[in-house]
Amino acid sequence: MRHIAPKDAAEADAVETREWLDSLDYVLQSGGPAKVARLLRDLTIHARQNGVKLPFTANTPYINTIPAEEQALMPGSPDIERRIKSLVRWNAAAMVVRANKAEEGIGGHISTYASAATLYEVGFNHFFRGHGGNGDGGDVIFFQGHAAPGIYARAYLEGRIDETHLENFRRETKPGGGLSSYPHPWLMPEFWEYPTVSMGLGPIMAIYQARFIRYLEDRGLKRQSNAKVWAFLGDGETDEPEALGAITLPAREKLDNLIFVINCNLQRLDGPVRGNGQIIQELEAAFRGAGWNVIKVLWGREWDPLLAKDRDGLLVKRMGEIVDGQYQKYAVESGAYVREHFWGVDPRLLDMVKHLSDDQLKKMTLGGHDPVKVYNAYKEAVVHKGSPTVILARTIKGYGLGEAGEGKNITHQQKKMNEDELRAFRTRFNIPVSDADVAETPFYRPPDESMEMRYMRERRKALGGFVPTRKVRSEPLKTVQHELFDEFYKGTEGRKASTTMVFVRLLSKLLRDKDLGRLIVPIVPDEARTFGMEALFRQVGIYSHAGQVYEPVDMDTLLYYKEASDGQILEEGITEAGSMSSFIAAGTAYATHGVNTIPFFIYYSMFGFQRIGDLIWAAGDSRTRGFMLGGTSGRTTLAGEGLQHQDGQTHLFAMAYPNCVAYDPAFAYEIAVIIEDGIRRMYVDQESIFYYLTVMNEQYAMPVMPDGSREGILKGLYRFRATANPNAPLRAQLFGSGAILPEVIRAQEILESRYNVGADVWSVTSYSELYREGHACERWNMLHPGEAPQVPYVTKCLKDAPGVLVAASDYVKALTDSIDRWLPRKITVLGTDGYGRSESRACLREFFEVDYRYVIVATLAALARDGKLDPAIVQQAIKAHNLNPEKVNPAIS
Ligand SMILES: Cc1ncc(C[n+]2csc(CCOP(=O)(O)OP(=O)(O)O)c2C)c(N)n1
Ligand SMILES: [Mg+2]
Repeated sequence: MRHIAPKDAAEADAVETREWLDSLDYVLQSGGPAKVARLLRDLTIHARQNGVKLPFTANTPYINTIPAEEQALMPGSPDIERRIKSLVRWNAAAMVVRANKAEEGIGGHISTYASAATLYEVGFNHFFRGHGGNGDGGDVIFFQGHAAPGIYARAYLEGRIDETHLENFRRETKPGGGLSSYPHPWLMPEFWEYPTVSMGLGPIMAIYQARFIRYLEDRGLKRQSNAKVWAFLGDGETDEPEALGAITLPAREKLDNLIFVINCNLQRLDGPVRGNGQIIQELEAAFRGAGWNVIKVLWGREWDPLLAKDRDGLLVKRMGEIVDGQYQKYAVESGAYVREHFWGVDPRLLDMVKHLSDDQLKKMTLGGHDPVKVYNAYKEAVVHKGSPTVILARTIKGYGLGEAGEGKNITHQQKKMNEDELRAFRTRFNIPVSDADVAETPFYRPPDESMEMRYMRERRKALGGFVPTRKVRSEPLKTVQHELFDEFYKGTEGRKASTTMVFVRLLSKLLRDKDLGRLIVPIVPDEARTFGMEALFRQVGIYSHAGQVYEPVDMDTLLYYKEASDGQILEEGITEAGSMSSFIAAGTAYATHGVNTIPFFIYYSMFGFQRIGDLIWAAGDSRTRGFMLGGTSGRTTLAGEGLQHQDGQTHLFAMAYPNCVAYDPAFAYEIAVIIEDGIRRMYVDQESIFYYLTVMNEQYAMPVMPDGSREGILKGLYRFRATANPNAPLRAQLFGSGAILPEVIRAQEILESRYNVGADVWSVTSYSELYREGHACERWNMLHPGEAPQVPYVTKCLKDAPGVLVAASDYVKALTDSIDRWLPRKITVLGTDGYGRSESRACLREFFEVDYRYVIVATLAALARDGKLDPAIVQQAIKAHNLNPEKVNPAIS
């Protein structure tokens, strides 16, 4: 073999590469891109067959997906748009700076919006559709929470909010009104549609929103439209499991109505997102692997001529080998530094930029700051068919803030600017604020008839009105048919049923109702059979856009697994987070889509508030309506499943969700009363509340509804059964809820027959409702001294009720403790604090000390404590009922 010197080898390599590339160019010119793609595929196969191991990559090179030569010209006036953007930037920064001057530490974010301004402004001027447009329905936009100042600043320029509002940013209780820190429909119900600031929730809610729109269209509840769901998120945010955890769904469902825009400024709060790697490439691989259309917008137009000259791919290679931590460094460094360190590694690269000054090098923009690049990405995204699109836009955090924090690690928390920094910012963006005034950071809105203002208004008019705008677009329901619920008031005449079975029967009736039926949206994360809901598969079908393209194995059975494009059930698979996102989409459709859909989301109660509490909080904030049903609930009622399944705490959690109305019903009629009233309150009276009901799988006979109990059921407490022996020498009031109520009723009988204690039994359907009402009275009394005090409902109920008080529930004791201050006497509380066990129901109730025997002993012990009974009788009862006084405390074992 001929000896080749190393230098010649390198040269030979280069020549060889050149020849291959020239051949490829030839094929490209003569045969087009499709032919090149085929050739490359054949080459790959051939290489593999001959033992060449090709590394797997889901990535494309580190350049823009849309090549410069395929770019469309941007319509409109780039100059005016730039002006508008500068004004928004200024007002957004002014708002944050002023708020922090007025009140130290009030916070706010400058840098997120500063990096995302172009991403939003291109959307506002060209893409985001308002609801008043061409009848298509508007876009649904999830704004990145930390970018809120920019969205407010634009609304101010649009004349939708005034200076007082801006001045009171983050001080919303001030006279004249303020602006909430982040997107919160609860606080600004005519502005924000969806909350996003708990990171990761925006993306998953957006995915399920896009799917829900398809569902509404397929079921004929909404007209087909081209409306899009946009989700704006940060690159750091993508580390949240919810952000990427559901991305296969929209690809599988071909949701081309969904667009993610990820602002890749390569930074999060503390530092770089991937200092030693490349977040953009990582995300590209994840999204491409999941089946998304990925559009990278990395480089601004100044890079186009350089890339055009990059015949040998040296520049592309260089772009792709820099890690994000280093890119961040270039962003804060001088042009000379960039020349030396980025370009300086190869004389050929240096040569490419020798005509550019250091200053020009420094000013080369990134894709996410270039309106033309962003416009083209959006343009492609909105017409793309067959899959969702993600736009990965590269930007600089704190763009334009200069010394005040562009690209620095501390940038995220930047909220103050000194006078020099403000002056520089003002000058850079050409804001007409004088040197004398600049330190005051005044807001600036040009005159109404200025070009900028006219342009803004015209663009928004053409696109269907201002966004974001939240508006209730549905008419309230007229009434709820009382007859639907009648059968449940009558009891089961001794037949045993569980509250879950009752609920499923009620749901099935609602689904058949001619008025309500089509509005019901059953949502279930792979537990329909657990809850005995499989009959609904056949009755209303499982929603699938594709219908059912296979023959189900159980086709010959009555209750086969029926998927249909007009199916009504959202069978989400094993994702409580996804199901909750569907719940939010369905429960806010009365506003977003003008449809009164009524979601019923039934799931394993343990995996609700405990697992996806933050999404439930977002549901409350979003003014979601609907019913959450915590199935198989109760620490001791769900037998066998053990510690991770047995829920004895979610009612305590639910209590802290301000507009969540929670009930732990025991009987069929209680469920019927609660759901009927819930539909009325939410869909007739349009209250912004949602419901949480726990339902159980223990079966017992359902009694007839006692007369006059409706109000008490709803308020949280009513006397279910008075003692047959009101004149007994010993008296007690027993509270029971959920599946523990039958234990309490059994205790009542034994207390009367064996111990001569006349006990009344009360059903506590909702401790949280009693707690809220009690506090409301107390608060009113505190603020109205000298007036007749309000008496809490629970106090009124028990005013004349004699004897000791004992409560038992399948939930933690804190629930009962929460109302004890309004009771006439001290209450003995039985509850299920502690970790569950895989045991039978009877053993569990013994272990947690909540069965009828404990209710008896607790009652007797309370009587003994009050001196009404000899303690020896309590001791005898402990023995007679086989209780072990030395057993471990379940709360800590
Ligand atoms: C669930 C959650 N955890 C933490 C935070 C606090 N937080 C707010 S912004 C932020 C960094 C955001 O970085 P990134 O997503 O990259 O957005 P950027 O501001 O860079 O656009 C953090 C940690 C939060 N808002 N939500
Ligand atoms: Mg970031």
